[in-house]
Amino acid sequence: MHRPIHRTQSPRPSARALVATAVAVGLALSAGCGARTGLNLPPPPDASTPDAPTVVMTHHPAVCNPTTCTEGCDTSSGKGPVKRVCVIFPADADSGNECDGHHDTPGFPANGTTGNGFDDNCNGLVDEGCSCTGAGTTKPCYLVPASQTVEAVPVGWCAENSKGTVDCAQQADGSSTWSGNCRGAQPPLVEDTCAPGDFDCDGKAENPTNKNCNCQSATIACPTAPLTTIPYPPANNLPLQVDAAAWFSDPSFVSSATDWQWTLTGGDCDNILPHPSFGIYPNIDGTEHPSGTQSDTLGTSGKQHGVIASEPAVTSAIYPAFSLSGDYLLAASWTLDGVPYTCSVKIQVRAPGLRAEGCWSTENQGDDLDLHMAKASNFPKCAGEEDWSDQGSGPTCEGANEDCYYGDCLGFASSDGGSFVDWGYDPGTSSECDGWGSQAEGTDSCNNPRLDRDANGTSGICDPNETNPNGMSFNGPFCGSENINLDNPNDGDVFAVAMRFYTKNGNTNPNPHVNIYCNGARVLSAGYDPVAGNEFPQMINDGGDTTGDMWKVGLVTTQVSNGVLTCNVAPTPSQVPDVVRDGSSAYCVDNYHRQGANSQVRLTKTGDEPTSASQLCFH
Ligand SMILES: [Ca+2]
Ligand SMILES: [Ca+2]
Ligand SMILES: [Ca+2]
Ligand SMILES: [Ca+2]
Repeated sequence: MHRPIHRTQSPRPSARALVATAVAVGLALSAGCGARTGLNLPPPPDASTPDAPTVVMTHHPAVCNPTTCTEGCDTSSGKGPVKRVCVIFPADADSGNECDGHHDTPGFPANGTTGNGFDDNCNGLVDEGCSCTGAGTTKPCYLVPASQTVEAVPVGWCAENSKGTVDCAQQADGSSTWSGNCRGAQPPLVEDTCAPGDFDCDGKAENPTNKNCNCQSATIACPTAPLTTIPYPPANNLPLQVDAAAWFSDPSFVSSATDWQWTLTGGDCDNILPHPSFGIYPNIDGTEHPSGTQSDTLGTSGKQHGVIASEPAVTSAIYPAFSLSGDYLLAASWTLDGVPYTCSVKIQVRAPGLRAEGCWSTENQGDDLDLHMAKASNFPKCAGEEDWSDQGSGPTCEGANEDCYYGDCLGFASSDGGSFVDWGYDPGTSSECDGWGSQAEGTDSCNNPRLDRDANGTSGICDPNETNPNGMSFNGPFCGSENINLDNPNDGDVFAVAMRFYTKNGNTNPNPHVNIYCNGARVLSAGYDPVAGNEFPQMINDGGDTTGDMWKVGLVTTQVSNGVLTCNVAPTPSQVPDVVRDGSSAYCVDNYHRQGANSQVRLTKTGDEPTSASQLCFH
């Protein structure tokens, strides 16, 4: 299918406003006897620790100073029953492998060979160096050591806020180990405050050791539970308000607070695309350009992308808007009576069903890659085979449109002139695909499945200078991910996911990344990752629907039990890796010239339904 590309080279993005602000994702608190002090993150591991493996108790002994607190000391305070034990080596003596047998704490889950899901040396990485199988697969992780748990689950604030997902990454030597990046998770705070909540996650609420909570009342009580919202909200009626006034014990103090700053940090594709896919607004109306400036130096890695909005554009309340599912971190900071405060909260953006998301490194150069999702179970064969790009379709084949991609699956239902894919699922209402950040405008219903945009293809060449995810400049739309959604998969359905290199316009090879979400949870994060440093897979040859390099990402099986959807995701490896495209056996990029034309058309070599993810690969 020929699609004209009107521009050969998109302009490079102008210098972004980079705001190199180290945001202390800490917690404000009220200090002893009415004074207030800020509190910062736990300190980094102590580099002066002796050579021998050392178990460090990071908690301080209880402190009580009756001379500064006339109401006397609370003898019931002190640390709670859950101890934080970090196994810390000096930087030059740590193997970088929590599974080396020297990072276990007796009595708690051991790392074994694949890790325990905890950050046992408290360096901000979970199970770094431990082995895993299936590059891109994820598992739950916590930014606490195994010791800081009860029956292998963190307590208090950490039960939800320290939880994230970590991805399996192929290393240069061909082995696969956990990347360590526990996306969506925050570490516990060093101390509680005199406000409700167990923020240091020791099993006891409101028990700081550096002050006496009997002597004072809290000025600020940071939120303890994550927030949940939806992607593609109505642009003129943003549904999520985050109001810091709710964290003030006396709301009349809010008007005295100054220096308001809000920082929102995003997901994998936000680190790859020119600009974040979310925005911060000062009020409920999200129809104009969002507030703030982009920062590319956020997170524990210093490499995550996000947005920072400050006073006077925003003050004590904001309305964040999201176009993609996933976990986001929001931090607010302000000054009150000369004292700095920071509160942070996780925002879970959740859409129902199965969603595949594709983005790539050269979208800003006009390169057209296309995300594909084919129904790989219980689909009638066309021309005797199961095909990508519906090659078997035609007037004699009633089973056409097996593959949802730009050619047949754009956005809205066929009754609105959009998608012609009929996999047997009921369409949804327009609110499920038409909203802030979506390109499906003015539809009556949303097809299942549906592709939201064909970046640098039928949606037009995107404009890397457009910073509003909901915007369209004179030069083109926002450079966003391609997303295929299916809100209501059935139990036992199987889907194949791939990305094809359609048209090359830039001067470097694209590195693609694909995420798969199941009810909003990230179950696969595969491919290019500038934060972890993975450069594969790499696409070399562009071409039409049968000649461009095609990354066979993997196979998803959906399970529905008692109305609850879970997904089993299997990434597709290669048997004989192409060092240039695949990099290693972790990935499979099939090529027309090397593996033959069928490698770009058939789902499997035989033309039958795939029964394993590896059957999607032809080499
Ligand atoms: Ca670690
Ligand atoms: Ca571990
Ligand atoms: Ca506590
Ligand atoms: Ca495209």
